[in-house]
Amino acid sequence: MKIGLVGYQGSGKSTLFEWLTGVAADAALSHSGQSAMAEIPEPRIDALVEIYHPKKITRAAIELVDTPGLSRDHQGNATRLALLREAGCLVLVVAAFDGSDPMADLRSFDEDLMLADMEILSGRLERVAQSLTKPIPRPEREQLEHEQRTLQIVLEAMEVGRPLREGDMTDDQLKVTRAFRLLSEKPRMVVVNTADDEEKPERFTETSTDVLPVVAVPAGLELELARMSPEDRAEFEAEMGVGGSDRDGLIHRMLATAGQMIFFTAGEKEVRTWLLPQGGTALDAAAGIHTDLARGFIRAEIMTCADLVRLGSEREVKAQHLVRQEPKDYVVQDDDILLIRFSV
Ligand SMILES: Nc1nc2c(ncn2[C@@H]2O[C@H](COP(=O)(O)OP(=O)(O)OP(=O)(O)O)[C@@H](O)[C@H]2O)c(=O)[nH]1
Ligand SMILES: [Mg+2]
Repeated sequence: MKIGLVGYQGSGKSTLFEWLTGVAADAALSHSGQSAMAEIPEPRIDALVEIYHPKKITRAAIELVDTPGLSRDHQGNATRLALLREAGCLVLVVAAFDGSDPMADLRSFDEDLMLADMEILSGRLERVAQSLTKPIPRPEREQLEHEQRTLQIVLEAMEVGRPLREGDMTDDQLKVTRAFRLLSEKPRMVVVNTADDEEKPERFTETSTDVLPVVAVPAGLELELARMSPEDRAEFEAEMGVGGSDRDGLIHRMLATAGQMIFFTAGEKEVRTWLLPQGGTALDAAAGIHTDLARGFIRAEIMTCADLVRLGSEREVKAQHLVRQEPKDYVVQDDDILLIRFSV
């Protein structure tokens, strides 16, 4: 799952990237977008490790993509944003230090997303019009005409600054626009990068847009703290009364914004967390582990972490009849530990 860090020049994307992944930004990679993984922190893994003493522990991770800073005059931004077509969500990093105006940047960003989408859609529209000037079989022509009409409607809405939402479009129209993986349709959240000495970070999370999740973090300071030895860090934090931003919470917010969740598998060989789209089924989970498990799926045996930790052993969970047998279409829930039964 790719998650894109975007924002205007110098907003702190690379600082945030390093804080979250531990990988320093490499200037040579900035044009192509630099990627690194951030493991999803999961305290329940520790409890499972106590029970199974597994040979191996594997944590699911998200891939963060650090992108080149956008220009405030919109020039060249469509190209920079194109790096994020594949991303499952966008994390907009806005600066709130050195006299910057985070709210203005938020508004301007909406415009940049739309301009980038419009460039793609109008390019396609031109090619469709071109194709329609040639003699082509009727079904193909009808399909292209449908695409042309849809693109015109979507573009007109964007031109007046009101992008169409899913609810405004017919299924046929959605099918056309989905193919372009429009940036303005991706789920989004905001990270406000506050000054080190910001006294009221709540003012950003309380008053900003009520439609997007917003997290406020002094990324520069947090990165500096993360680079210190534990002793120096403790001393510095005590002296200055700073630090302790919720890194784990931020990663979980990103995961949720991207529409993902985790589930567990556990045994003596390995305790592991896996990513799954929210609302995913037992069959989806099986397919994520291995295609063979999905192909030969018989059933999923499921217990919750809470039951296992409370009772202390798998045997006891079974004795209490708390292991459920679930079919392919069972919707996986947070806290589920899955064992997939399958035939080869
Ligand atoms: N005061 C303050 N400065 C910061 C903070 N975060 C980053 N900076 C500074 O802002 C500058 C830009 O930070 P980067 O993380 O490189 O920003 P960026 O968004 O990756 O920049 P581009 O890739 O050039 O768009 C650096 O000089 C940082 O030291 C912060 O939280 N507070
Ligand atoms: Mg950068």
